Amino acid sequence: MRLDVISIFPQYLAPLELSLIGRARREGLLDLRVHDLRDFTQDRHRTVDDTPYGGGAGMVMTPEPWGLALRQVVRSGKGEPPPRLVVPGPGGAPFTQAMARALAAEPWLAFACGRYEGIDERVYEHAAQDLGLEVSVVSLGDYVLNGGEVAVLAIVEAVARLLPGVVGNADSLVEESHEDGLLEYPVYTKPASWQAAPGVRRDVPPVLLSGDHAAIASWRQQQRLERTAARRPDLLHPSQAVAVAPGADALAGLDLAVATPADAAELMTLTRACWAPEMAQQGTCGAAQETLQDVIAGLAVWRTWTVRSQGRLVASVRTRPSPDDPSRWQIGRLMVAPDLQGRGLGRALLAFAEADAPSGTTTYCLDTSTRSQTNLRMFRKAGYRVATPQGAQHGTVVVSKARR
Ligand code: 6GU
Repeated sequence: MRLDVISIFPQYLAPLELSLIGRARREGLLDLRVHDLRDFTQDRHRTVDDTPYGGGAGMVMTPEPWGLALRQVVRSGKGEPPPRLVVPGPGGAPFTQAMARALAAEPWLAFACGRYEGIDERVYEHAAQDLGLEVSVVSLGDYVLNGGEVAVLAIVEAVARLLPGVVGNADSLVEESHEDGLLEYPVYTKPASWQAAPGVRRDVPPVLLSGDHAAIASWRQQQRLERTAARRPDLLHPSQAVAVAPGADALAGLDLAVATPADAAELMTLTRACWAPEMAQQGTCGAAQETLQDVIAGLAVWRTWTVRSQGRLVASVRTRPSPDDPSRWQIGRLMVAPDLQGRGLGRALLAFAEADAPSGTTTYCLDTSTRSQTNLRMFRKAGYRVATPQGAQHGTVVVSKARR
């Protein structure tokens, strides 16, 4: 994986030479390049900030050095698809383990470390619209740091350790806090009985010494639940407690049903939530602009599946034979609630939609936006290839895959 970090304090990123990340760099698993934003200034004082238009406290980072730095990073890819741009900031979407997994699937990430009150907004527009980068503003949590550098250290560590070969023992990645929505159980090692102070002995819970693997597993699961309830009750809220098993089992435990008009309002809401980024980027979006009547009409001509977790609509997909060629199985509106993306639910739902096809199907096909590299890569990994370079509608392509 390639990583480019742009900062006015390149020395801040020095810790990325240490430990497992440092070793991964030396072994060539990570190609991490740090750039000094001031190298892209053109005045004697190497200025990177100025006062805000409209007034207000503090300074804003000027667009020119950012434009030059980003252009140079993109060009250095020599025709490779551009990196996904991550901009750390307290106003971003929360950085989660699911986001770490999504970022770890990217071949190339660039990080723009802001300082002061932030970066001139036109830099984000330029990156997305002129340079073609997918831009994600990401926050570590609800507090304010002085700049993005510390966040980049955290994000790079969380992402890099998911790459094959960076962490020696792959099993240690599986049983971890947040991987399935619960915190980790407490751990103990020798001695079994520790003399912590004169007259004070602290013993390891006896079940762990019992050799009874079933009892140990159930004790640990109970500890995870108690700990999560005490420290992170938000994770146990029904809307978040969607336990997505890895891979093909991702839909196990969720309720699948064919949608009826009674589902239309929720489907409309989920559609708008999922297509909001497109709507924001393009100012128009067929899916996000459908009325309730349009959604109900769609239910009559597609088989629409709802996926619910404890009643909440968390995902959906729809299928039908192509009206022009019944051997082609159309799959559409594949969507997962934004807070639950990155857990493999979309991929599993796609496999489900394929399995829904009747015999006689030769090809699966679906329309997708050319804007989302994340989605395009997901379809590619699932075996889909671009069938029409430019679809009927602007900004979309048809991807398809032969049934085997
Ligand atoms: Cl990612 N950046 C800054 N500057 N402050 C933060 C943050 C990021 N996450 C929480 N606070």
